[in-house]
Amino acid sequence: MIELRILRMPLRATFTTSGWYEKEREFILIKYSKFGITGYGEVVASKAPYYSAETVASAWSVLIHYLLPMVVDEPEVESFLRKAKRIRGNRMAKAGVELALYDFKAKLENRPLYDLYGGIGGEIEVGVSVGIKRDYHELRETIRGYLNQGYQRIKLKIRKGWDFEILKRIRREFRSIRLWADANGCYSAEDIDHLRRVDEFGLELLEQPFPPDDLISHAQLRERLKTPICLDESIESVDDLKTALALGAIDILNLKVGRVGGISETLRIIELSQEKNLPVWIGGMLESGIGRAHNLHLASNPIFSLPPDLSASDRYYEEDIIYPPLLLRNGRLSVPDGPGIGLAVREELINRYTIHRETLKGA
Ligand code: OSB
Ligand code: MG
Repeated sequence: MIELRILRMPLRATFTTSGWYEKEREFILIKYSKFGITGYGEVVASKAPYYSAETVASAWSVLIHYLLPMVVDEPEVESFLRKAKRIRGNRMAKAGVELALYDFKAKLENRPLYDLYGGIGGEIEVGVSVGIKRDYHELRETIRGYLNQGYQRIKLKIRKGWDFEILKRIRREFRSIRLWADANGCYSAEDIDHLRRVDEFGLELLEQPFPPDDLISHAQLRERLKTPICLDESIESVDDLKTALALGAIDILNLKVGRVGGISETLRIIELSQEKNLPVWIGGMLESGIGRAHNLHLASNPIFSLPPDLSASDRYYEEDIIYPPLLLRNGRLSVPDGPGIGLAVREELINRYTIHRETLKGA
């Protein structure tokens, strides 16, 4: 049986980027149950098409009509991948199914998910992504709080008018922190000259300065900048990554399972990145504990050389839908060792946050 739900969870603080803001996280949860075992997957598409073309509504439709009928009687990753090949795009929807199937498989085989994701478990140093704030003071206090909690690096969301001056002041205030910046595609080719100033701030990377399709501007900026260029939205597949590498548009990759359509594509991207000596790290989508648990298992793959956007439960939510919540200790999160995601799921909370629900029964 498959249960599909839309959950709406309030965020502890509004998250603002150059292109949108979120006060609450709306997402799809997939529960795959058979033989008394339940696998959980999260579809990271948002309510509105600001980060990606996919939305909760589009993913819901594709799941109900196309993807879930492929798996309802056959909980097999390989056969799902074969059948799902003919579906174009809709990567976040596909990824959610694959995640649920992997959790199911890992639980059936009594293994932790990291075993299937090329990870090794243990503890992982993590970073935190900090949204745009009302003013500098609020940003500084937010960062101070995260540093006191032990986060290993700070990723600042920037946009026009909340960029050079802010970066300069933050760098002056926190001289030695590991600092990154993410523009979510707000600049354009005319800004290339102006963006050369970015080298002043000692950033370890500048993420997605230009819109997703504009690889050419990324390549041009990369020739003029010492700060490494990291791509997020531009890379939806291993082929996109090949193109970006061929154009010289990328130094570092932010890898998100949902954005690239699932675990198998993720593993292909990891392989290519290793071959090309491209540094990769795991990004986030403000996931619930279920999505973040999957990311955490994956992030324990030793090839990742930079701290992920994987923060503790209390960075995002007052109450998380997993138990125990993910806690930060010495700047690290620990990867659970139990079967599958390795965490209990709080069904009563899931029920409380559910705004829509549908069940598919197999033969
Ligand atoms: O661009 O990396 C991004 C959140 C939602 C959508 C896009 C992005 C983000 C983040 C937050 O930066 C990462 C996280 O902590 O989940
Ligand atoms: Mg990003």
